[in-house]
Amino acid sequence: MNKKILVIPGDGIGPEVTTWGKAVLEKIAEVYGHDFSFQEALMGHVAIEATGNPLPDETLAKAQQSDAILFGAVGHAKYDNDPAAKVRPEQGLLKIRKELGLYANLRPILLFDELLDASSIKPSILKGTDILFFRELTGDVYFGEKKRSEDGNTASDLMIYERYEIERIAHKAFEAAMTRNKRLCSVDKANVLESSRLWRETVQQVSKNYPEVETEHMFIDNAAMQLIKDPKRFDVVLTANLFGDILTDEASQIAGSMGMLASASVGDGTGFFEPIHGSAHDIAGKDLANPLASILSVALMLDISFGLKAESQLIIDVIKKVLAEGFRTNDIADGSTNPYKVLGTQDMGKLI
Ligand code: GGG
Repeated sequence: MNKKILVIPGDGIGPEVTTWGKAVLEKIAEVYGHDFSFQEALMGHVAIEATGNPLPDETLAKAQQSDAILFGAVGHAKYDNDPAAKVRPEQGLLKIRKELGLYANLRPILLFDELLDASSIKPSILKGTDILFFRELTGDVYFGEKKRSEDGNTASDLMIYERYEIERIAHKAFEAAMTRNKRLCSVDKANVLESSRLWRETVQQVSKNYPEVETEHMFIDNAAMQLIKDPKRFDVVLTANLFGDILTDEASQIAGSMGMLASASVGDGTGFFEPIHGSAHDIAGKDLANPLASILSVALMLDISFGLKAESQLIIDVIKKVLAEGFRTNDIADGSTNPYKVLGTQDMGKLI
């Protein structure tokens, strides 16, 4: 199989982890006889430094011509501490999602049994958890109008959804539910927010096309609590952009670490694959980052964009084997009393 893959390492730990995602793609190509060619492009803080633009035209053009994109992370503390900054690294990520029509962000909470002790939640509560989140990705407060009053003392972000935006991601989530356990939970705040009432009404309508799927609706505050209390009650979770962003960071603790969660953004065009974690500048360049989320993102790419299921499963099996042998990066090693063999980014990447 011939495929053109664009690698966008981005900021902070992005380049360290995508190095290993790309290396795994090269190894898969070698083992299975595929022809994967790679290009690189800038996005985020590094792109602002080089061009003044968090998403240069050249990056977007390369993205549109690729078969799949492997992305690292964007962000820099400098902007977090400067709320007045007009140009920010995250604008690059939001813009590329919009431009490529990537409206559905799939975030599987893949729990390796070997990591049951890496979570602060009891193993008996966690064991058997397998959740697939569908986070809407091109609407909500992220894209609604942002305003600041002239005196600077009032600010607003418009939480806005169009019916068609909810319909198209709801169909994707229900289709996934049909291939899994036929259970779907839609998360909103319909007791308070008008956009959530439209969300709920639309999901109820779409659900009529999937009568076999047991559909429930839950408020975001309750969902945040149930996720810790009884994660196994969830199978497919469908939610809006902001709620999905927050809930999946919370859910990463079920899997042991933010460094374990991969994501796939899909929609109208080229698929976009990235760890859910951000740029983590505090550990950048220290060989501490966990490359497994990037490597698992590659497994998603092979499965979802290229239909290479065996290759994708091989990556998951290899990660399972390495974890079973006791190898860990710092974020999934349990403090100083553990019996694990703790590896840096490079050694974990090479081992996989
Ligand atoms: N790899 C994910 C990443 O870079 N996240 C940083 C970020 O700004 N995320 C915003 C979002 O996911 O909406």
